[in-house]
Amino acid sequence: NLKNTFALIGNPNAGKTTIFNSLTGSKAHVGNWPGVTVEKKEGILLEDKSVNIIDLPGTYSLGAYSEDELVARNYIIGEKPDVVIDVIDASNLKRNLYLAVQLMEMDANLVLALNMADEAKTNGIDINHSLLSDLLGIPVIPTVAIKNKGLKELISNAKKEIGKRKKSIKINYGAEIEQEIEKLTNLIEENPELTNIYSARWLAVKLLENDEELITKFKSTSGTEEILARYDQSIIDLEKIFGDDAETVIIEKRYGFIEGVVKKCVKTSKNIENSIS
Ligand code: GDP
Ligand code: K
Ligand code: MG
Repeated sequence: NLKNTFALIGNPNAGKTTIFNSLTGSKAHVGNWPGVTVEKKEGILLEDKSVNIIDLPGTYSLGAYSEDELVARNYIIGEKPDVVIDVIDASNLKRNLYLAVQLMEMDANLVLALNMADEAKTNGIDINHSLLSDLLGIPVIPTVAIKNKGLKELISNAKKEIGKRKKSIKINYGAEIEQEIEKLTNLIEENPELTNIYSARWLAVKLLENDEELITKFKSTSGTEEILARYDQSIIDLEKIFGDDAETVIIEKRYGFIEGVVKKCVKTSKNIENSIS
């Protein structure tokens, strides 16, 4: 009688609530996340009572800049839902993939709902979703949530992902940053209390991004002194190399990766675009 949990995540207005309501019959339990005023919505999958559905706050990123981001990422890290369904607005693929890439870096058991497939089509955006799936190494299911299209496929694909240990695609941040990631990762991996919770590489990248929450946490945890000293030195060394903070370079590299993926799997027909506007 084991329950599985699917967590819905996505940029604001990508269609998360529409999908949640359709999957659960909108019989949601609404509360708040502990300690914050961010709304927490939970429901049960209509077609299979053994699946819990959690509606995470809408967010563009998984840094430490807002309560929404922190609630979403700490839920994924702390609760490790069986599957994370990232609802993507297909008519805004590049921006929406930024969140997906961060979820991949967290080693989440990810499935993409390529929602607003109708909007994308109307706008002349043709996404080769099976190529996108191959390039990212995760299932990509086109959906039109308002018409209930693709949701059965979405759930059947999500179920196939239960229990999988994801080997996510790693973004190559370039030799200089990769070298610092490796040094930090090696130190983190000596600490099972950290690796039980976090992906070591994700943690290393987040430190180089100057993640305030994690750095504060590390400073109040014993046994992390060596990691923090290494982090301090890495930040100084990288700033010398790039003449910019590591965070900026990492974000640029992430967008560069997305740019490359989108170039390969999206065709835009300008004619349709013009005739609409
Ligand atoms: P959320 O912010 O991610 O929870 O997004 P919502 O579920 O509230 O959806 C945002 C808006 O997009 C609403 O007006 C929905 O009716 C609409 N919407 C949701 N899914 C689709 C879709 O697949 N196609 C189109 N055209 N509109 C959609
Ligand atoms: K909304
Ligand atoms: Mg919503």
